[in-house]
Amino acid sequence: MLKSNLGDGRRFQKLALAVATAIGLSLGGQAHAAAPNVLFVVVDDLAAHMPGVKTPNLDALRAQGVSFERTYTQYPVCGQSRASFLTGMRPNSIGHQQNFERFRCTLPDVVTLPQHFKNQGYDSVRIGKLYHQNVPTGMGKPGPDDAASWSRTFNPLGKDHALAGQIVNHTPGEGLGMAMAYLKADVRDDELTDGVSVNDALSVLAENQNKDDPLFLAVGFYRPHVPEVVPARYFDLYSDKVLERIEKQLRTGQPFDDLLFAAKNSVVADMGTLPEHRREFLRAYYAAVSYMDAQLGRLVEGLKKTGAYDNTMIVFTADHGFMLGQHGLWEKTTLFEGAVNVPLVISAPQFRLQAKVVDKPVELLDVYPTVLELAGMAQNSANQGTSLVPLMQDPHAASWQKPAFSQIFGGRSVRTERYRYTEWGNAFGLGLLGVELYDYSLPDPESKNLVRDPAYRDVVASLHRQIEQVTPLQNGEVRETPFIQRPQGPAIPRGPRPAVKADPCQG
Ligand SMILES: [Ca+2]
Repeated sequence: MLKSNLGDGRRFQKLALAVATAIGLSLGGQAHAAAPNVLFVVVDDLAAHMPGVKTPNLDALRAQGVSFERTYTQYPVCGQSRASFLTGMRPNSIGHQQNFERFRCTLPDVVTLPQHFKNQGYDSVRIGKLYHQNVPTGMGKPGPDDAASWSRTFNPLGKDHALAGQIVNHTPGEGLGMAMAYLKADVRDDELTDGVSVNDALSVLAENQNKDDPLFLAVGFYRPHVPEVVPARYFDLYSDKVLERIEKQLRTGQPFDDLLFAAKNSVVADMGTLPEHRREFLRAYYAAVSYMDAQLGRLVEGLKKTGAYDNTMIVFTADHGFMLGQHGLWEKTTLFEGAVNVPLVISAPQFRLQAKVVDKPVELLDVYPTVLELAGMAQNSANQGTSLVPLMQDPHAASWQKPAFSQIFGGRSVRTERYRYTEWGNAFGLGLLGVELYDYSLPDPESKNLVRDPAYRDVVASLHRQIEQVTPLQNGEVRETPFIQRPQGPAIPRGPRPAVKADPCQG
């Protein structure tokens, strides 16, 4: 597969040399000698706001690049989010006919981010979860992958399945992929799947040293997606005393009982768990993030050993966030900050050692055009995002006025620098089921829904117009996902469910 692209790859390298020289000079004052490699790291279910977390390798990456602190997923569920940022299209543009991961059914000719690089002669490699895969059952399998995106793929699997019988589940009514579940495992880092992924990635990097093709290496880490099967030593990083302080910092927002019914992702506060069980789960989630961070460290260290680091753009992000007790909520599938805010760090050769922090709201959709611009490639006109390079040059660029939009079945939301406005319902002609406005210039901003406050009337009207313009609802457009645990009843109308058919594009 690689050999057939060699000619194109070399041709592209020559072209890229000229373009990268121009880009390098214009962006950072430093020219780069070849088409840059891309190391694209996507983490599953990683909260952006984690007080007290120990992530030395992510911190080091931030110091080497630009960190976008207010990056928002377009849809806080794995498959939908990934389909969106990998195609560069909003969820409502991808369509609803089938699962979002089957975006080829509605957009057969779409060119995904890795496919774009592949088409330019890159060796486009997937290791682990990039498009949707169920966790933990889908680990070690390709899942509903997009074959056109990759030159080759790896489906790593460690001892995760073998250890499944030992997992502790404090929410036994939930499947392991949605449960407060964990295992303090007596294993080495690379006996679990993310560690195996790094071993595979290091092999690919070593091979690439002897090849002409530039590399687009996508590594999808599974942790901290539940169940938190993590080597025991990472649990020991977080003592009870430390966790008590973290819990207090996370316990923000309106209490569960005061929330709009439609805005909840569970019928009971804290998924019905006991405080001591929540404490153990929080420790496990933090441990999983520190374990993932250690794998990131091995990956970047391995890249440096190949000598390719100076010409490799590293992009680190997550598909969506994770509620850690704010509002008494856990997991994803809400439109609060905890679930839609994701980390995004871009360490590009043109912007190394800059340690810049961007506070303006940006969207995961913006990653695709940003990576193209940083690689010196022409833009894909189908992209609905905007390149972040102006913010990498000037984090306070006044020209950046774009808010961030998120949606989920039954809900739409917009985040500006100061506000978040969310509408629930309004699909199926049944009218609004509730609206929310939060002002992030206030302390504990999600503790008070200001939507009925007359002082904010004009703000609400303006944000409503923007939602209508950017994420217009059509009947059933934002499809329900099997992960949503909303209560039955009148709050969220449910359309008829199509029967499962053998052809994934029929139905
Ligand atoms: Ca996910």
